[in-house]
Amino acid sequence: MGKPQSSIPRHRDPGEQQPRAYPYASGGWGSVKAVTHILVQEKAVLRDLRILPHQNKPDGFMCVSCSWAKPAHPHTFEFCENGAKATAWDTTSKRADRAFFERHTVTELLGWHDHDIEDAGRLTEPMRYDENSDRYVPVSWDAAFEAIGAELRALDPDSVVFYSSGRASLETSYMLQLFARMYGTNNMPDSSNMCHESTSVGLTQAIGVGVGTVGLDDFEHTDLMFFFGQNVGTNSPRMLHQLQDARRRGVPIITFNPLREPGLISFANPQSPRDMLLPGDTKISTQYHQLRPGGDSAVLAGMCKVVIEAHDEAMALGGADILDTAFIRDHTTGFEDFANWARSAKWHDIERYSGLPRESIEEAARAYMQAKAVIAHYGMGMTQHRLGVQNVRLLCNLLFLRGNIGKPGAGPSPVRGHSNVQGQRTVGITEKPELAPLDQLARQFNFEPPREAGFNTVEAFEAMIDGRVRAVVNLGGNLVRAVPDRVRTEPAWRNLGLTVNIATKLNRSHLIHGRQAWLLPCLSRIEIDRTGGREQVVSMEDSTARFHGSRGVAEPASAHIRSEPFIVAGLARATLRERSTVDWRAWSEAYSLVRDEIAQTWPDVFHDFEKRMWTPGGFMRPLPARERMWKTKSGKAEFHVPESLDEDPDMPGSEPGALRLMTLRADGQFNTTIYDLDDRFRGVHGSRMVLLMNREDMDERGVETGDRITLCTVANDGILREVAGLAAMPYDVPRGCLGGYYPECNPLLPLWHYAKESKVPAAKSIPVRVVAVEKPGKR
Ligand SMILES: Nc1nc2c(c(=O)[nH]1)N[C@H]1C(S)=C(S)[C@@H](COP(=O)(O)OP(=O)(O)OC[C@H]3O[C@@H](n4cnc5c(=O)[nH]c(N)nc54)[C@H](O)[C@@H]3O)O[C@H]1N2
Ligand SMILES: Nc1nc2c(c(=O)[nH]1)N[C@H]1C(S)=C(S)[C@@H](COP(=O)(O)OP(=O)(O)OC[C@H]3O[C@@H](n4cnc5c(=O)[nH]c(N)nc54)[C@H](O)[C@@H]3O)O[C@H]1N2
Ligand SMILES: [Mo]
Repeated sequence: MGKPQSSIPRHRDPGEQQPRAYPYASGGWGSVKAVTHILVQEKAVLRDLRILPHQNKPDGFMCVSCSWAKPAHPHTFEFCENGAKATAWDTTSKRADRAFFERHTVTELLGWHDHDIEDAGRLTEPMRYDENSDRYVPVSWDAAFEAIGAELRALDPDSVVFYSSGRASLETSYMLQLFARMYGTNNMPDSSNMCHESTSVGLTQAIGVGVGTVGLDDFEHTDLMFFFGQNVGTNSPRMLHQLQDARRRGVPIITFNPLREPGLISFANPQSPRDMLLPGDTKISTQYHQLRPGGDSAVLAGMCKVVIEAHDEAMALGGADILDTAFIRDHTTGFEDFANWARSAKWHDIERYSGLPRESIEEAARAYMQAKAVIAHYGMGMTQHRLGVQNVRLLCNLLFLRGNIGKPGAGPSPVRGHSNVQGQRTVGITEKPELAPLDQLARQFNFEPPREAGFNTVEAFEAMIDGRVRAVVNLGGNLVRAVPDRVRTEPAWRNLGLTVNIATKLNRSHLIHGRQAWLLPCLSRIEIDRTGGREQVVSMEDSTARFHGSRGVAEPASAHIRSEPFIVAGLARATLRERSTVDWRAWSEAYSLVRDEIAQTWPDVFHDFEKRMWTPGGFMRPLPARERMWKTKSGKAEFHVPESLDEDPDMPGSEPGALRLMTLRADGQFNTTIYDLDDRFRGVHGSRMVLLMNREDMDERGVETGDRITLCTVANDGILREVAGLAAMPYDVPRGCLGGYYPECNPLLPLWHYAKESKVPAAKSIPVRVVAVEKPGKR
């Protein structure tokens, strides 16, 4: 089974896995080597060497990898190893064309490794699933649109889900939300439902905007940075430029992460000859605290306690303020309740739930009290927990105590994932009707939008499992791999009546298909878009709320693929027919018309869109919290009193022998896209079926390096969730805590194990038990 010509070794025996510490700093020569490797693997060398200099340039294309800010004065090569990999992956010369689908049945392809499925190359023409031959077969665009439109018209709109994965442009996203609402549903989950939704909920409650307030300019003014649960070297490497500059100014960086991440320890800039030649790498983290997974609320509460009590003491002794009392008085509400809670919090509980000694928390708090302007960066280590929203609220509490928001060099900095995930939300992709300007859309397009809440990602799968959802239309993504609880979600997906996938490459979610299934291949943003006979451009929003234009530079992978706006317009036209007041064809032939409509819907954000989208460094969306204006319920920044510091009150995770599993990303992947089987920073090579374990936890269970572990979820809900064949590897993680890879470990995550309020799956704290240990050497 499988594809013999695979360019990387497949299914290499995980028993061969030997831990080897990564000897280099993040970036550096290893990074150059990894880029060269992927260019060769994708047979894309010459083309890509011409393409890469346009990446993240004011007049070039915006990288399809992470969403980190694009500077106004970019480096000559404003991309990182992973951005280069993402570009090579899209501009590959490999093709999953009609000959490919003639050679392979869907059942056969299902036996392939995820890497090999996507590595088949770019999709080249529209396809429909043919039951008789068990193959995807070519179909014309018009026939595809007509057939899908007819199916959708026959369905109840509330039984259809429109998922967006976070990469599509503002123009496409705006068109998709309008199409879905005109069709009659708010069922618009997106990838942020599994990602930073805890941020969108928590920051909105605390400061009145659902996004971070920090921009690149703030890095020049900060004098302390925190990193909570974000792995910058792997997941937003371009940010290392700013971190390195800040470190050179002597700015301390304090990291809280259960795992000692080599990418958070030191950095060598592969684009700086000086750094490459000098051995002394820049140190990234000046303090590194290995809390236990889910311990962030306790750490943040502990730091707040130290600061508040230090202020109390200073007041008693007639000393100077430690709290920013003017900020607290003029700008916040709820301080007294929180301060009293913090004063009464017990160190015993804080230590127990954080897994850190009091001294470590005090050390971090002391640095915080000495700093005038503080940025708090954070990622999935904070948001993907039962108390993910509370984590975000307590981070804000800590910042409020010393007025660290709405001034240069300070503020919360959620580091977003997908390159336009923040922007999709800005232009109306949301299942929450209160977040979309429904009245404005109703006036602008003369229709009655649905007012009921739609499904987020978890709810969409709950509804799929019990049969309420019959069809999905996916704008990118690979949901079958990305969501929890594979034993329940895969069969539900397979039971669907209709699956429509707008995608660049084949993945497993296309192979586990509905009764009717369609593959609609689209252009990548890197490619020149000549829809309507002229060159079209698109736009996106980065992680710091700046909007940028993006212009493709590479020739399209095939003459028969279409742009995302063209495909969404085609589906909308064929589905809505005369019900729609929109000239979808005209929109898909001139995206500036779509931008005009976006500007009309949100004039304060998008006025003069056409002109401003080429501003170097992007143009900024108004962020009232940055100006110390609070669009919250109370009109103030809101302190929050935590309900509990125990991350998993409802999971029997504390039962004897239970361990907490964090599911992580390797540097050889972008989410479910597996570029290669290596995680060089963590010293893992040739396999992703690896379990990072604390040495003492291994000894206690008689586990040796390379033993194959079977894990089972501790959930007491009668469902067996198991993953077998994980090669044990000793790693610097706290006792009781495990690291495994996403998506391989997703079968262990129950669908109902999610953050309260945001429903982000709690992927960083899955209670599991070791149920079998196999010794490969001793068979
Ligand atoms: N190369 C690459 N880049 C990417 C992606 C990719 O897959 N590959 N994915 C993109 C997407 S969609 C996203 S959302 C971002 C994700 O980027 P990140 O937010 O960095 O997400 P993860 O890699 O899942 O995990 C982050 C870190 O959280 C730590 N951690 C785990 N549990 C806890 C905890 O309880 N507390 C704390 N403090 N830390 C914890 C882990 O050890 C890990 O270092 O990256 C984006 N960029
Ligand atoms: N256990 C666990 N589960 C997780 C996470 C975790 O940390 N642990 N992280 C969660 C997070 S943060 C996220 S964001 C989700 C990600 O979940 P998804 O958004 O569903 O997954 P991706 O892997 O980003 O989607 C990859 C696919 O998108 C398609 N694609 C790529 N580029 C384009 C394009 O330009 N246009 C279109 N139309 N399609 C394109 C390709 O077909 C590719 O196969 O996973 C979540 N799941
Ligand atoms: Mo994400």
